[in-house]
Parts: sequence; structure tokens; C-alpha cells
Amino acid sequence: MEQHVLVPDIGGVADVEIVEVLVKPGDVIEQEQSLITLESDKAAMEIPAPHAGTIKSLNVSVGDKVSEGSSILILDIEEAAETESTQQDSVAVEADELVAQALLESEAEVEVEAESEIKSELPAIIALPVESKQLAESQLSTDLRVPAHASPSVRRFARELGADLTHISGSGRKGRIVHEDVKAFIKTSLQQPKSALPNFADQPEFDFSTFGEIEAKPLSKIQRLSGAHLHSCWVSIPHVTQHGEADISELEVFRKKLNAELEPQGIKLTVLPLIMKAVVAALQKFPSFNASLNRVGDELILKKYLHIGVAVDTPDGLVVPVIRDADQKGLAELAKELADLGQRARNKKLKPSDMQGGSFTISSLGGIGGTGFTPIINHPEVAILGVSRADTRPVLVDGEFVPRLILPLSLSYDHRVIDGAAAARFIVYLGQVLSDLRRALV
Ligand code: CAO
Repeated sequence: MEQHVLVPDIGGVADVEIVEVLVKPGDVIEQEQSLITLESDKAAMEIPAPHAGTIKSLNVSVGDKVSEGSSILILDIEEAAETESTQQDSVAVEADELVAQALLESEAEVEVEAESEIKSELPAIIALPVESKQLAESQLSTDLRVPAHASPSVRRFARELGADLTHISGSGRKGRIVHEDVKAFIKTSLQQPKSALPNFADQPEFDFSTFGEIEAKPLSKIQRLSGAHLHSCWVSIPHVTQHGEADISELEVFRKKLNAELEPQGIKLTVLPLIMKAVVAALQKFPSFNASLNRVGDELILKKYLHIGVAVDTPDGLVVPVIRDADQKGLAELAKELADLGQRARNKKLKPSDMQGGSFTISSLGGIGGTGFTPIINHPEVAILGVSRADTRPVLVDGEFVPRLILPLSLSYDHRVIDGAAAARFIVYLGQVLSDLRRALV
């Protein structure tokens, strides 16, 4: 039997945007399996299937706005499933109520959950710490970019117990989080030593207007969500930043020559693709920089791929698109891809997949200025390279001062994985390759 699946009672909220479509035609689905994710100003909520069956056709796509009664899809319900679902009508009703309830729940509570859900899909961004409330939770996190999938009843159960779903691995079908996963998470959390760090969220709000005129400006969604990720990275990873520099005088001559050759093809070669190539050589020589710690922290996962994330400045905040297999691409291809990702980032056209899977990040402020900074490691990576602006300086060569173009480098690394000597060797080698690209062949 065919049945139109409609958007249930969502508490009278209209024109809610679909941010995720979790099923496709032909999928065999279970009752309560999430079909789509809606996101209002206040909350994100998955709409569950009222019955089990096979999806015949989809009537919605990401970006559509829906209200109660909008058609989501047509479901082919088998007879057995239909009987079963009739018996379980109360469950479906409960699911509807939960959706409505969740969208209407108190702003604060729903906001927290919505943030944690969206946070999970965002790339790492470099900014200042926000509140430390998520700290203890984030220490239990594996990879914040993995979205959480769970039925409304599991979500409610997790919310009641104060468990953040983005920190729980699902053992159900297709990695869905089930009740047992939430219970196991709570059990493990209770066994963790209590964080001794201050909880800024519990501190009173300052009334700055006492001292003069003020204006409250909300942070962008990217800033708010990436802030939590950055805070978690900053407080959970023991950072050390190793500074260094590279003489890129010869590289600059080479870059200008190549640039002139590439110009007719419309390709602009900045120093960044060349830095990327040198980083690839350094990562190949020092594989522990292209790795992640496992969740328990007793194993290093070495990655055989070289996917390099690049921090891109956008009006809404920083995003980190990833250039895949940078070792297999030439300079022209890297320059083209970088320009494309930079433009799409600024036009908000990046797809989640453009920002996933990075194994090492480069954050370049060279186009702006400065002499050095401390980039925050983009968990689950273990190191990040900060690049500042190259400057011409007098350098003593054979007893004489000569003008050389010097590029400042700042390498932050996870001291649990990388020791100081290895970081110094990495940055020295990187400098040597940048000074003379032929070094990468040795
Ligand atoms: N030294 C000197 N000049 C540099 C340089 C460096 N290290 N890096 C770039 N430049 C120059 C470029 O050659 C270019 O010069 P012209 O305009 O004269 O040709 C100019 O600076 C601008 O370069 P760009 O920034 O547009 O290009 P890029 O390839 O270097 O960088 C991208 C691309 C996407 C990384 C960059 O646009 C960007 O968004 N940077 C900001 C990233 C950021 O904010 N990171 C901080 C994270 S920590 O919070």
C-alpha cells in the first residue's frame, strides 16, 4: 500500500528549512528511522518515519521549506509492516509529539542541542575560545565532524541524561545511536575524573552598560559553532608552537617565472601551492605529523593519504576546505583548486564533503601580514602550519649582508604525539625544501 508521509505537527512553526535528506528512493526503512532534518532558528530536528516500508519517491530536497502537512515522500508499506505499524500507532504518535515538543522546547535547551548537531558538521575554524562547558564532553569526543543520527526517543533520552549525541558512537543500523549507546556513554562519563577547569557558563553575565554605551552583536553561526570546536581543540590538546623561517628568494624567482607561464591559462600562482608541495614532502619524511591519535590515546593512526586543509577567511568566519591527494597534484592544479575552494568558501558554496578528511592543515596569513602566530590544531589532526608574510631582510652570506626573502613559519603540534626535537627537525626540513625544492627529491 502506498502512503504519503507528511510533516507532522511541528508546534505550529511554518516554513522550516530542510537541511538534510537522510533517505533516497528505493531505501528500505524502519519505523522511526529519520527521514529528513529540519532546522529552525532555534533547533534542528529529524522527522522520523511513521511506518516501515520502501521509499517509492521523494518530494523534497535540501533547502526546501516545509510546514505541518507538507508531503515528504511516498512510502510503499508492506502488509506485515502495515499491521505492525497499526499496532504501534502509539509509538508514531509519540514521535510526532516529540518533534513538536523539541521544536518548541525552551530556547536555551534546544539551542544547545541544535548547536551540537550543527557543530558536528562544521570544519575546524581558528578563533578564540568561548565557554568551557563543553570541555569535559569534548575530551570524550573522537571526531566532532561526524553527524549524530538517532531516533527522537533516543534524543529525548539523551537530553534527559544530559548526553551530547555528537560524542556518542552509534552501534545501531548504519551507525545510528540507540538507547544502549547512550547508557554506555553515561556510564563511561561517570567514571571519568571530574574536570578541574573553571566553568565560565556558570559565572554571572557582566553588565558592561554600567560603564558606558555598548552594542550586542550576535556571532555568526559559523563563529559560534566553530568556537566550541576550537575551544575543545585548544583545551584538550597540549599545544606547542615551533617557529622557524625559510629563505624563499630562489623560490620567489621560480614562482614569478611560472606565474608568467600560467597567466595565459588564467591561473594565479601564489606562494601557498609551493608551500603545500613542501609540506607534502615534509609529511612524507615525518609521517607522525600526518596522523591522528585514537580515542583512547594509545595508538597513532598514520594516514597514507595527504589531504591538506587550508584555512580560508570568509565574512562569516573561517572555514577549512580540504585539497585531496595534494601529493598527486601539480602546482597549476593546486593553484586552480585553491582559488576555486577560496571563492566557493566566500560564496558559501562549499559542500560538507569539501571540508572533510583533512590530515594536516595550513593556515596562511601571508596575504595580510604579521610575523608569527599560534595556530590551533584542528582535531583530530596532530599538527598545523601557520604561515606569515614573507619579508626582504638583510642576511649575512659569506661575510656580507645581502637582501633575502624570508618566510616566517609557525608549526603547532600535539605534544602527546610529537616531541620537540621532531618538530624542530620538521620545520628545519620544511625550510630547506622551501629554499631549494630539489631537496624534496633527496
Ligand atoms: N608572503 C608574502 N606575500 C604573500 C604570502 C606570503 N606568505 N601569501 C600570500 N601573499 C600574497 C599573494 O602572493 C598575493 O599577492 P598579489 O595580490 O600581489 O599577487 C596576496 O598576498 C594575496 O594572496 P591571497 O591571500 O589571495 O592568496 P593565497 O593563495 O596566499 O591564500 C587563501 C589563499 C584562501 C588561504 C587566503 O585567501 C585566505 O583566506 N587567507 C586567510 C586564512 C586565515 O585567515 N587563516 C588564519 C587562521 S588563524 O585564525
